[in-house]
Parts: sequence; structure tokens; C-alpha cells
Amino acid sequence: MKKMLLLNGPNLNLLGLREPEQYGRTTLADVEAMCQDAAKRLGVELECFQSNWEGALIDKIHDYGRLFKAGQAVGAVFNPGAFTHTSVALHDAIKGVDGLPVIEIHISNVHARESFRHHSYVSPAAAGIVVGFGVQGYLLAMEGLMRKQAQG
Ligand code: CA2
Repeated sequence: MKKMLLLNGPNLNLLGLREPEQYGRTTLADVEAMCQDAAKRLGVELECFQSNWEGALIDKIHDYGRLFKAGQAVGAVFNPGAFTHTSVALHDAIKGVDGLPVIEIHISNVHARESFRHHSYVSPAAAGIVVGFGVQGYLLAMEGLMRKQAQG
């Protein structure tokens, strides 16, 4: 069975515990459990990883770049958190692994928020983007990644 990566960036470990008006009351553990259920339905093995460290996220992207090249992974669903708006290094990591499909997802509609959230360094390197659907967006992103894979 091929692997899929569910990657979450900084502060997403606080999901459901703070700022419920912005991000809802679902915790990261709930999201990961929901995505594990979806993975069973989609026929992939899901690895969930969250880090507050940019380098750890980059290392995971590199790992999955290798797995994708070897035909052992379908791609990644990635919420880069605030690194979305700051990280040339994440942009370069996705571009650098050359071919790994990455679906960028944001829980909130970043375009309806502060202007500093309107720009994403990740989007130009992403295969698709899901924004503003709450935590259901993770499922839409997984579904979209599978459909892209089926398209070849
Ligand atoms: O809407 C999203 O998914 C974001 O990626 C979430 C990031 C934010 O910086 C992006 O602009 C949009 C923040 C993730 C931190 O989440 C928290 C959850 C609860 C309490 C505090 C932060």
C-alpha cells in the first residue's frame, strides 16, 4: 500500500485548545483520527507528523520526495501554519524534491484575514490548495490528492 503524508506546521498542536472562534474545537488528534479513517477508505497508509520546527518539516518533505520517486508514496497534505507566509525554505524543499504532489491546506480563509496572511510561499510549489473549509479541508485535500494521482 502506498503512503500519504499528513504534515502540520507550527502551533497546529494547539488546534481545538485555543482560539476556537478562528479554528474550531476539533483537536489535532481528532483531525488525525478523522484522516486515518479517510485513508482506510482511500486505500493508503497515512503518516501524520506535526512540528513547530521548519527543518523537521523540510526533512519530512525530503523523505517523501524519495518515497514518491521510488513509487512508494502518493504525496502530501500540508498545512504549513504561519511558515506559509514566511518560508522560502519550504518553497525550495517542495520544488527541490521535484515531483512530490503537495496539497496545501488552510483551515481558515486566509484571504479574509490580515493582509500578511494573503501571500503564500508554498502555493507556487503546491499541486493544489484548499482554503477556508475548516478541518473538513484536510479530507478534501486527501481526496484531491488521490484524484490527481489517478489522473497520472
Ligand atoms: O488557517 C490555517 O490553517 C492557518 O494555516 C493556521 C495558522 C496561521 O498562521 C495561518 O495563517 C493559517 C496558525 C496555526 C495555529 O493554530 C492555532 C490554533 C489554536 C490556537 C493558536 C493557534
